This record gives sequence, structure tokens and C-alpha cells, in this order.
Amino acid sequence: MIKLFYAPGTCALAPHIVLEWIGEPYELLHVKPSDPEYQKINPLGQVPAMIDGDSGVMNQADALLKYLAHKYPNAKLGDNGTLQDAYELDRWLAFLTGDVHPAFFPFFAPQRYTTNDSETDRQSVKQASYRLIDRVYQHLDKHLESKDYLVGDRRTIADPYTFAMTRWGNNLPKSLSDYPNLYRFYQHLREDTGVQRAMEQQGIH
Ligand SMILES: N[C@@H](CCC(=O)N[C@@H](CS)C(=O)NCC(=O)O)C(=O)O
Repeated sequence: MIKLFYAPGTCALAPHIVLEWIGEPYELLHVKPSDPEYQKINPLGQVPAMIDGDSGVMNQADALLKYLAHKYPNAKLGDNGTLQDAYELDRWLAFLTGDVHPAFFPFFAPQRYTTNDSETDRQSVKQASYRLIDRVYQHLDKHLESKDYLVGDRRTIADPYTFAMTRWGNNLPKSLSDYPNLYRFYQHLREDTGVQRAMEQQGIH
């Protein structure tokens, strides 16, 4: 059985939702990334991590999402088999991992982005983060203008990944509703029973 290591409300929400959508039994383990015990499992001190039987510890959210899509093709959460669709899915996963997630790093951990340990400096790092977040949210918002899903016209692993990082936008100075298409996408996914089950299990809303 697949084991998923998560901390509530993190990007680990994405593989968690995917596991719900797949519908096979899995084990959920609530961890604290900074816990030395957890770091024996994942030395990066990050979530998500996963173990599937004798796989050893697997990490990196997008790799885990692709692993799940490949392992459970009947769930149809990966690409649709065409080269163009595979590219589209990879493109959005790369954007989420390489642009959206890092835009939030200075927001969540400003102390890692300045050597000057003053509150003013931290606030300034956060302000810079807001600008990066605004840029990636605008890009997502534009893409979702006439679409309900990130890739094609069906749900894929890219959607819960986007959802997890859109949820973080609830705690920013700019409101999520300032990105109307992204906000619609977010509200739409919030109504999904798999999403609701995962959020309930994580104790988040
Ligand atoms: N590249 C990793 C990044 C994972 C990551 O940064 N996870 C965050 C939660 S969203 C975390 O565990 N942060 C704890 C820390 O950096 O100390 C991935 O895509 O899985």
C-alpha cells in the first residue's frame, strides 16, 4: 500500500487529492518536515514523500504525481497519449514546480532569503514574493479564461497541484477573487468530493 507523508495544507495536498481520486487504499502519515525523525526518512526535510512497497523513499511533488498517474492509468489523470498533450501536461507541471511553488518560498520562509535578520528585511522579502506570486497567478488566470482544467478538457494531476498552491493565495494582501478565472477554478475544485475528503483528513478548509 502507498504511504504518503504530508503536512497539512502544503503541496502534499496534491498527491493526497490524487490518491483520493484513484480510490485505492493508501496510508496517510502526518509529519513535521523539520522533525529529525522525519528527516531520517526524507533528508530534504520536505513534504510530500511517498513509499510504495519496496520503492524506497520517493519525493518531489511533480514526480510523485506522474508516478501515480502512470501506476493507475485507469484513473486517467495523466496525458491522453498524444505527444502534444504529454507536452502540455509537462509544461504545466514544470510551471507549477519551477515558477509557482518557488514564488511562495520567500513568503513562507523569508528568513531564508536574507542574511539580514531584521523584521524590515523579512517584510521586504515578503513584498518581493507577492510580486512573483502575482505574476504566476496572472499567468494561470489568463490560461484558465475559457477553461475548467489546466490541460485539455478533463481533470489531470496538474489540477490538484494548482489547487494546493491557489489555496495559499487566501493569505495574501491581494484577494484570490482578483484573479477571477483562477478563483472560479479553485471554487470548482473545492466542490469535488475527493478534494473535500483530502482537506477534511488534513484538517484544513
Ligand atoms: N521540490 C520539492 C519542494 C517541496 C517543498 O518545499 N515542500 C514544502 C511544503 S509545500 C516543505 O516541505 N517545506 C519545508 C521546508 O522547506 O522546511 C517538491 O516539489 O516536492
